[in-house]
Amino acid sequence: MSVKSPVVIDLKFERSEVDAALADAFAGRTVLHASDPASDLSEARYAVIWKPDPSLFQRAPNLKVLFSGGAGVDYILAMAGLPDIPIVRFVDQSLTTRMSEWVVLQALSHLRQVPAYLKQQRDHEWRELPQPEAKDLTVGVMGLGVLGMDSVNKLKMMGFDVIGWSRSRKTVDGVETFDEGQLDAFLARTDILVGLLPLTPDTRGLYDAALFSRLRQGGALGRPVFINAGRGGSQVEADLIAALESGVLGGASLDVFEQEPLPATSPLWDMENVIITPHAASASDVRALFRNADAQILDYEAGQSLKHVVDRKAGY
Ligand code: NDP
Ligand code: OXD
Repeated sequence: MSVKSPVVIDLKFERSEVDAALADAFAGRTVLHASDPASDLSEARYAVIWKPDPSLFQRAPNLKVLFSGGAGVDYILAMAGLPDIPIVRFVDQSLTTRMSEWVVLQALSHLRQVPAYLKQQRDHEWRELPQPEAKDLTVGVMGLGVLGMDSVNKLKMMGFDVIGWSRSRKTVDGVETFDEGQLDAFLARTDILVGLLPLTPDTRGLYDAALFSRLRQGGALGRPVFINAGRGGSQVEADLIAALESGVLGGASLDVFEQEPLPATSPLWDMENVIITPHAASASDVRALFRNADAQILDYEAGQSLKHVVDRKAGY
């Protein structure tokens, strides 16, 4: 029997969770842990990583494929000494489903005035607020990739009018779509903006004052709402705070931030029309991650192509 090439794990997940998940993956393959400083990684051919130690590529100079522990790869592309080998994004049904749950939850929360009702509850105030229906609002989804497409379909199921924007034009049944050059037309139609974009040089700082001011004013909720679960580097937080304070935006749901954890001093924490989650919209399931990497390694060793390989030039 041939010896299977070793895989190195460098994930910022609980070690007990990693060990439990390893019981079901990489059978017959040596698994090395980068967190163990004594581990000799020089023979490792594959790495499964999430925000790895910067020394990884020096310690493991013979890697052939990198498997990202998440769907986003901005943190890998920013690493010094990144070798010129394929990077595989994590694409997984459970990750996708849980992201759509979060997006639909946030859209419905703003539609049904959850932040305002929670405040009224705290104040013991019994007062009915206006109640538009989902179909009265247009949700504009920025990023029509794996996550954006699923969210679009589930938002539609809830009855929202949904439109989408992506770099290249997509065709989605019952959804008006816009390409990169049609951002103004897309924003002018949008009451609830959902960000599901990767962080790239083109998307860094994209959600700024100019963009917020181009969203539709006077829709069924009165003012537009911003929901972001892509990357915090795409939002200019000072502009976001100013837009929420001045009423350019009526509310926001934020899972990602310029700096994570969100500093305790950020005004966002105390804004009553803002819902904050700690980069937890959709965490990777480590069992699924290992199963996926294991299966792709076996296919790769059998001469088949890797799936979900990052386009380094595009940055995602
Ligand atoms: P995909 O690569 O499948 O999709 C990315 C989408 O963004 C594509 O539609 C792409 O356009 C579009 N896009 C990229 N750059 C631009 C641009 N400059 N202008 C317009 N559109 C652009 O990614 P996923 O859907 O799998 O994931 C999206 C992001 O979600 C991840 O990169 C990650 O940052 C974030 N994420 C956050 C999580 C969380 O818990 N908060 C969990 C998982 C992911 P085109 O279709 O033309 O290529
Ligand atoms: C991811 C994330 O990119 O969890 O998967 O942010």
